[in-house]
Amino acid sequence: MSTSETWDPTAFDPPDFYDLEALLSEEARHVRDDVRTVVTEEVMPIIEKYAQRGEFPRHLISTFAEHGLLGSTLPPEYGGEGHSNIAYGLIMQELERGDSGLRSFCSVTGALVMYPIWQYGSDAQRERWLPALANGEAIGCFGLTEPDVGSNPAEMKTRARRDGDGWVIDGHKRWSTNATIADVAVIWAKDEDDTVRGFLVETDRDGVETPPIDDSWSLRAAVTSEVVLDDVRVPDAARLPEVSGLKGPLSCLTQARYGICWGTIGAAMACFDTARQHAQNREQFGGPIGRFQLMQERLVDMVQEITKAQLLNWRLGTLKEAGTMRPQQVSLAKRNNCQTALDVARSARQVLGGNGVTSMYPVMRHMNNLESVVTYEGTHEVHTLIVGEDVTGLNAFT
Ligand code: TGC
Ligand code: FAD
Repeated sequence: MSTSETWDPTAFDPPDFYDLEALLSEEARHVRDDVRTVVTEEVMPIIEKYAQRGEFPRHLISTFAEHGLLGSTLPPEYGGEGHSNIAYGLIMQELERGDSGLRSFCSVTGALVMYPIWQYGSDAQRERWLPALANGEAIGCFGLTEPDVGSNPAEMKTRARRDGDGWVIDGHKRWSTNATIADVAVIWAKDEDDTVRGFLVETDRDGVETPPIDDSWSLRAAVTSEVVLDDVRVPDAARLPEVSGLKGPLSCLTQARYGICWGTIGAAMACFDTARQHAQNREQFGGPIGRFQLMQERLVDMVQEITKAQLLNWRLGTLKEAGTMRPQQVSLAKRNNCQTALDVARSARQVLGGNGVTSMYPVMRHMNNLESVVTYEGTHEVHTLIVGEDVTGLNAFT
C-alpha cells in the first residue's frame, strides 16, 4: 500500500471507548451525525487547500446556517434551533474535527456575538442582529483583546465617552476572529467612570478599520484581524443595556470556552483516527507499523486521554444543561482538553513519519491550529490560576 493510501477521511471511526454514545439523546445523535456528514463531504475535500492558501472558505457560511450551526442553542424566534448544550458541544466537536478555524467561526458567532446580544441586548438589538447572524447574512466579531492587553482585560485602554445622546469610542483591538469580514463588532470599552461597557459597532461606521493579521502559521483557514476605532460615533442604542463591568465579556468567554472544550476533542479524534489508520496500513520491517509495541503505546495514550476528555465534556454538558456549571469547571476542561488535543496531535504527527509534515494528512494543520486554541479564550496558565484560586481560595492575579 502506498503512503497516500494509508488514510481515508471518509472512514473516520472516532474512539468511544466507554460507550458515551449510549448516553446521547436522539436529538444529540441526529445533530452530531448531520454535522459529521457536512464535515466529511464539504470540509475535508477542500480544507487543506484553503489552509495552504491562508483563505477562509467563506462559501461554507451558508452551509453552516442551513444546518443550524450558528447560535444553535437560541430559541427559533431568533433564528436558533433550541438545541441542548450537549448537542451544541457535539456540533463544536464535529466542526473542529474538520478545522479549528471553522469551529472558531461558529463559536465566535454563537457564543461571543449572538450570546451577548441575546443575554444583554435590547429587543431592538435582538431583532436586528440575531436572525441575520443565525442565517449567515450578517457576520460578527468580538473585540476584547488589545495589542498590550491580553490575559488581563481589566487593563483595557479602549475608551467610550459620552457625546450628546451617543458615544465616541477610541481604541485598538487585536486578534479579533472574523473582524475583516464582519458587519458588526461587539466592542468592550471603559467609560469615563472606568466601567466596562459593551457596544455593537457596525464595521462600516466612519473611523472603523479591520485590517487582517495575515502572517500567522496557525488557523490559516480563518480570518483574524485588528479592529482600529478612531473617534467612532455610535448612538446610545448601540450600547448593550443589560450589562456593565467585566463580567459582561467574561461571561461570554465562559460560553465560548465551553464550546472549545468539545471542539478540541474533535481535532484530537481526527488526529488519532488518522494515526490509527496509518499504523494499520503503513508497512515497515515486513508488516504494519501498528504491530510494534511502541506504536501501540502511542495510540493507547491517545485513546486514554481522549476518553478522559470526552467524560469531562459529557459531565460539563450535563452541568450546563442543569444550569449549575461554574466557570471554574469550564476552565479545568479547557485547560485539560486543549493540552490533550495538542499532545495527541504531536504524537499522531510522529506516527505519520515524514509525510506527516505535509498536507497529505490533516494532523500538522490541526497541531498548528491548536497552538492558537491553547492560547485564546484564556491561556493554559490563566486557566491554571483560575482553578488554582478555586482550590486554594488564594488569588494569584493580585
Ligand atoms: P474577576 O474579578 O475575577 O471578575 C470580574 C467579574 O466577572 C465575573 N467573572 C465571570 N463571569 C462569568 N464567567 C467567567 N469566566 C467569569 N470570570 C469572572 C466575576 O464574578 C466578577 O463579577 P462581579 O459581579 O463580582 O463584578 O476579574 P479579573 O479581572 O480578576 O479576571 C481575572 C482573569 C484573569 C480570570 C480574567 O481576566 C480572564 O479570564 N482573562 C483571560 C482573558 C481571555 O480569556 N481573553 C479571551 C479573549 S476572546 C478570545 O480569545 C476569542 S478566541 C475565539 C475563537 O476564535 O474561537
Ligand atoms: P499575554 O497575556 O501577553 O500572555 C503571554 C504569556 O504570559 C502567556 O503564556 C500567558 O499565559 C503568560 N501569562 C500572562 N499572565 C500570567 C500570569 N498571571 N501568570 C502566569 N503566566 C501569565 N481576542 C478577542 O478579544 N477576540 C477574538 O476573537 C480573539 N481571537 C483570537 C484568535 C487567535 C488566532 C488568537 C491567537 C488570539 C485571539 N484572541 C482574541 C486573543 C486571545 O484571547 C489572547 O491572545 C489571549 O487571551 C492571550 O493574550 P496575549 O496574547 O496578549 O498574551
